[in-house]
Amino acid sequence: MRRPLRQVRTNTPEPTDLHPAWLPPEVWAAIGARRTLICGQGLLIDTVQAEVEQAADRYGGTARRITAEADLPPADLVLALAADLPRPRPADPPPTDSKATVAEAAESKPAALTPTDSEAAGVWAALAGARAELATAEALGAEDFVVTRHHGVTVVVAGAPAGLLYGLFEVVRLGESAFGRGHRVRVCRPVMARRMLDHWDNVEVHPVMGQVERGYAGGSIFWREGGPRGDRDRVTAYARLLAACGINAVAVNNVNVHATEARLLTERLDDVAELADLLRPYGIGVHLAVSFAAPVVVGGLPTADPLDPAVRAWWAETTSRVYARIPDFGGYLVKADSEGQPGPFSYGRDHADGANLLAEALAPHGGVVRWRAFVYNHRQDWRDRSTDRARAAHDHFAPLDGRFRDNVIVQVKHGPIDFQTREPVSPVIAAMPHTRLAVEFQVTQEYTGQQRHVCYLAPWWSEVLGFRPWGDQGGTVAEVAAGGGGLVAVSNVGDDRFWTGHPLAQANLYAFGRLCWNPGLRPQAVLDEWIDLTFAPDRCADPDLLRRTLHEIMDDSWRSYERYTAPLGVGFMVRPGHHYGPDVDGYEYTPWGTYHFADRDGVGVDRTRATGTGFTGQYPAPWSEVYESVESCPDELLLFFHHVPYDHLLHSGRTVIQHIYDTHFDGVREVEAMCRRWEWLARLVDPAVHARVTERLREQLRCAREWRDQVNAYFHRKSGIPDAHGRTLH
Ligand code: GCW
Repeated sequence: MRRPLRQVRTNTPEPTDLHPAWLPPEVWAAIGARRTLICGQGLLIDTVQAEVEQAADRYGGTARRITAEADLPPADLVLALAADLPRPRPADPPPTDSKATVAEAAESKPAALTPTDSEAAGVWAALAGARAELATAEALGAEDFVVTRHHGVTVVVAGAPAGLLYGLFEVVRLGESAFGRGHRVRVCRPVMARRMLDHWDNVEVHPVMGQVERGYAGGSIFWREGGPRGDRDRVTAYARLLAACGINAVAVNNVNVHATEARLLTERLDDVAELADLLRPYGIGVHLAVSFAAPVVVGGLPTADPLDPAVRAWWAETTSRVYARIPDFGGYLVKADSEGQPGPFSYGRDHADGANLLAEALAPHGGVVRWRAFVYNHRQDWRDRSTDRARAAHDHFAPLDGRFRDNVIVQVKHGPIDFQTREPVSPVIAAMPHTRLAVEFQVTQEYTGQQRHVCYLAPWWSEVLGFRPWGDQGGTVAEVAAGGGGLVAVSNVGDDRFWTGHPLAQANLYAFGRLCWNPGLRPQAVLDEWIDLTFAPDRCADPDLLRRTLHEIMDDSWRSYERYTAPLGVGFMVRPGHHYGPDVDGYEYTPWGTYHFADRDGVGVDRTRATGTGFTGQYPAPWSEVYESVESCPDELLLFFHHVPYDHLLHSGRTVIQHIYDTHFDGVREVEAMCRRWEWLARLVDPAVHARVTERLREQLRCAREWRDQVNAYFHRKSGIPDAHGRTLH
């Protein structure tokens, strides 16, 4: 039922030099070459229309907006809001068998109809089929959609405009297969209602942290040197990419709120509103990181005490002004009493008092406050073995469970320390059943190679999301998040032309969005989606080689990174400050609470109840027991929970010291293999992408060798134990 292609315009210049990431023009070919009808009203439906029009313009199809009452022209794709689905009038051709299965539908022509009638009747029949399916499906929520196919017409029906936008991007992902035989009826709903990215972007360049704190892809896409960057096209392109992978919220400034950023809430609110205007057409709500001390630093009050009536009034009034300017504003994000940020402790109040103050101001407008649980003492005395940073979030927050207002979301880092390559799941996730929790990940690769190393993080996130804090009988981390505040991650995007510095790091951003939508997706399957969209393997000379090689390089890259960096869950060992590259003792005698305690006999942190810091007691059974015992503790977390001698035998059958040597040699070999494999792709991927990745791989290899040699030399010197295989340890 496709119209013959008009000439395909392939040489239209892109509006900017920006890499199109997972939305290159080709992914629109299947839609763009067809006749699409769009039914519904609203800003996001206008976006759907504009997207389809652009595709049709390029690939020779059509995009027509119709109303429920209009005549129904022939179509290959209908994108409709359920309430606006056209209904047949007496004079219209009768719908044919609405129960026709999707498999039958593909190329079938209703036999009783003349060819001229058949197309219009086919659309009616398809709509009738979609309607019948909707009648049996559960009601569609605001972001849900159904994809069906009847009588050669693919129909996407959504309950609300956002759902139709996501439905459109689902058809983009499906490509030709959305119009093929044997297409199943699919009801798609996001598992997480809240799917958010936090930008650690500064408005003013910070003297140490720069324009983007922990940013490895250039400057900010939002801000430049003290003001808005003003690059509207880039922000729109970003919003599009986010919507296409399912993200629906962003925080536009760093959680470390400095003087200029504090004013985004008040006199610089227009700058935020401008971003909200650009993000809104793609269903993305804007949040603002605010300073808890805002009543003092921008409001001129003598105090920010959460129980002070003048402070409450200030927040209420300020928040009303925000909503008057940005009616769909999402809410506030707060890092309080953490790493020098102000908070309620200054006034003898606790985090519930602090969060509830802002929640009260936001509640009348439907906003939420996201209050981070990343609270610990960063001025610890390293001599004091009783203080354990891993315990801090639970110690501070678990006792407050039940005290937070409904519109507070406590945002918890997925591990108890700080986005390391390997950590256990944070015990806070299991400790606050009466609080809405969001789980926080780090897409920006602060501790995982800073976008100079290939490190596909979806397998790591997937492990965390599937973890069952209460054992096999209980729910997963994903279920806790889904029932609460959803998922949130620190963005890895900057003003780099590849968005993420390392072009392969785009996969992490894409995968985070997709795992928010459905945490059950397999990381390899997500990678396949990303490869299909980004590299269009079918159009290259050797699709199998391209796909296979990207999988070989990326699937296990997180584990490779783990192998050549800090061993067995002990964490850190990075250069202080910028956190790149090895420095085994870099944090050992600092106030930051991140120690490994290596001596001549052994290594690791004793966090047991029996002899250590008692951290294992923050977990419910069975994990409190599993982690407590050196016998049952999983190898990969052994040094996180226990201090063991170097000749301690792991479940793997190797000693700890031999494991350290072996994995470090293995890890580097794996990076060498990555480099070789990447060379095979020289003629199969965009030369600019190839060159950039080649350059990064070179650095990854250099750095991996440095990690290997420093870690192996360090432990060899401490332990005096030689490598069983006699390799050079320096
Ligand atoms: O991992 C640490 C980073 C800080 C960051 C902090 C946080 C924004 O090193 O740069 O500050 O986490 O999560 O707040």
